[in-house]
Amino acid sequence: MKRMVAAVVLTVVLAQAAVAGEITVGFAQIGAESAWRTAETISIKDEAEKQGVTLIFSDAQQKQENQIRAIRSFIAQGVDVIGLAPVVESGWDPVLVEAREAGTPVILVDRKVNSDESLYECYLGPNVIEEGRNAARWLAKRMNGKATIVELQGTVGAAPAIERKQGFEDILAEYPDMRIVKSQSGDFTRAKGKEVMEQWVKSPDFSSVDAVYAHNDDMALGAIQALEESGFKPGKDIVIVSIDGVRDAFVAMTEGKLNCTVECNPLLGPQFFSLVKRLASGESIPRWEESHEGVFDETVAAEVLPTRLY
Ligand code: GYE
Repeated sequence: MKRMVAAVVLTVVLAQAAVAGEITVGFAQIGAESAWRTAETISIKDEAEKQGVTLIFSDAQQKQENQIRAIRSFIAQGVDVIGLAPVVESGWDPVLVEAREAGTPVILVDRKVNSDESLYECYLGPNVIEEGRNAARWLAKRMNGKATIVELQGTVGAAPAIERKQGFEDILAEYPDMRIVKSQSGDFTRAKGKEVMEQWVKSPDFSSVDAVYAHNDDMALGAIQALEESGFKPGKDIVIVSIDGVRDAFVAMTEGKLNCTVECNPLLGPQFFSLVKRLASGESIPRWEESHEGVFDETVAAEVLPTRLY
């Protein structure tokens, strides 16, 4: 009952905002851990300007407590809608309840939370499990169903780290000769991807490894550097597949150092503000607004590179 009342109040407030043409959005961004994230931030900021929406932007430097603080301050400032890219999946209930009680709708952007669905309006982002599956499908084909894999996971507890692992393993279950022998978090950053790979190459059993799966391009690019510094030929004696599709990944593919990237589109600004405006004019929005993406490997990298926007 309480929720129904809150929903009504919210629609009225938002409808007034739409009439007056004044919409204020608070966006709780994770940080700038990857090229992907930077591209998303630019897309959000550019689109806010284009749409004449006032944007209060917060960079949490990858800390959940900073994101929670930002959301509380957005609520206190009376923003119309909150955008949240949640660094990890759990621990959001109290602050999401506060937002609901204040009648401030929350749109999740590019990562999910494990809170009850009633605590947010919509998830805008990709089918992350499918990205993991696509990475594994590509690798299975390339390796003829036989591979000794090391996996660089994203941020511990982050939805795309959990789901990219799950999706990849879903497909691996169909290939008994493909197995992951080492798996560790590189926190979605180039520096940590490099650091983890530097440790791995030192272990005596690394000689059997013939494939790397990285949950994002930045970690793959860091790993490539570490492999090169240790005398390996990444992309040749070790096949590398990652996720995102950032420009540097395409460059690495044209240089023969990366073999495949599964696209994850960060240019979510237009879709995000379209959802905001639809909410503001009292329209209902879908629970999941899916972003669309493809898979690109080294055979098409040179041709596709000039068209990449991030
Ligand atoms: O793949 C990674 C970023 O949440 C889908 O976060 C996003 C991921 C993206 O840091 O590069």
